[in-house]
Amino acid sequence: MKIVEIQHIQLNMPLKSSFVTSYGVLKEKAFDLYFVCDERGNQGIGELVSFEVPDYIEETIVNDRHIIKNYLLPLLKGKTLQYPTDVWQLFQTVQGNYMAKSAIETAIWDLYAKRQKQPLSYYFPTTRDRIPVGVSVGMHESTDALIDAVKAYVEQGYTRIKLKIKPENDYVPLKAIREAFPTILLMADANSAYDRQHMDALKRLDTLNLSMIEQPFHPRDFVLHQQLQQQMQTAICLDENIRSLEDVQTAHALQSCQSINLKIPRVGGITEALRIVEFCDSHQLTVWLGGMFESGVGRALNLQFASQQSFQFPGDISASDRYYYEDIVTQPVTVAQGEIIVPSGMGIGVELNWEVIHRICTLSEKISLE
Ligand code: OSB
Ligand code: MG
Repeated sequence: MKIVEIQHIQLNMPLKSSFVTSYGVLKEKAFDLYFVCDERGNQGIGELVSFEVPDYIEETIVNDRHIIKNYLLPLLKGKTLQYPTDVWQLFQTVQGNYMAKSAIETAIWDLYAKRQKQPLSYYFPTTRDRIPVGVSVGMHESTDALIDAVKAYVEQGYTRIKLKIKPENDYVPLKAIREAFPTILLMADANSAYDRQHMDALKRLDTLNLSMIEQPFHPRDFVLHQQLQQQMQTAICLDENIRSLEDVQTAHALQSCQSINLKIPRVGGITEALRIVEFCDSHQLTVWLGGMFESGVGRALNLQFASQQSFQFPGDISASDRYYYEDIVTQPVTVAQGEIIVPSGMGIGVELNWEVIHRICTLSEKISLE
């Protein structure tokens, strides 16, 4: 398989409501699609999910476009690929820039599956056709507004609630959700907002029967997470810390966490994500699939990947209407009885809605590799 041409488009969609985290407020989401074309005219699609500001991780969408165009695509020029994992090897000379790598690597997996006329899930061991899903909930102005929002998600069928927290806005809203929904799977995500001085405040959350607490401390800090995990019953989950299998191995060796939020783009693509799933399975770490406000393309990829049996804990994979008014795929994703059905088409399994794409597209370019 040879990649001969890439089409790149830039898109932007408003969020239905602002999403508030310990980092700040997100009102609209910029994202790009990369279409990779082979010598036979087949096409695969990948989504670039990075943000405009370097708050969640250091990558930004503008820099990722630059890395893709000037460093990653030239590595594919003139190369014959036997299997999509070859791309991971080729990209090893570029450090970091995981989301940039993932946009291209996942597009090539999609292309490969479409060439072979198989759904992407065909290449993963032991998969299911529907998967349990949860919803990530931002901070709200008042506890009443929060409970109303959570109630609506529970009515829509979501079986797990993840609440964004920060110091001074954690115990009270979490306790309110726990009291209103005594048996629901509930967890908290701090997005690195805590410090050593907050140890006792975090330990107080141990009484709320949380499934886990995600990323309380700095994205590079494995030691403080280990100290907290030692003093808490509730599982610690790492998100921002985990950029590669080596990071998972470090977390495991130090006992910094019991759970991994795995995002394919944050670890550079499917090849690395598969290595991480395998490691988690054989080392008693819970692995579950996180999200990046994906459009229908990134969501379809997430559904294919999370169809693996290893993903028992509900992922941050929500319906198309969770964040956006419309989707860029022709069959928007819906939740029924807490589950989403994995698309069954070839590759990532979805068709694009070009009417929507043309309307929200802000730039389009073709890059030839011949
Ligand atoms: O910390 O998991 C996170 C979204 C963007 C960046 C980081 C995070 C999130 C979410 C929402 O929590 C995930 C989603 O629903 O797509
Ligand atoms: Mg997180």
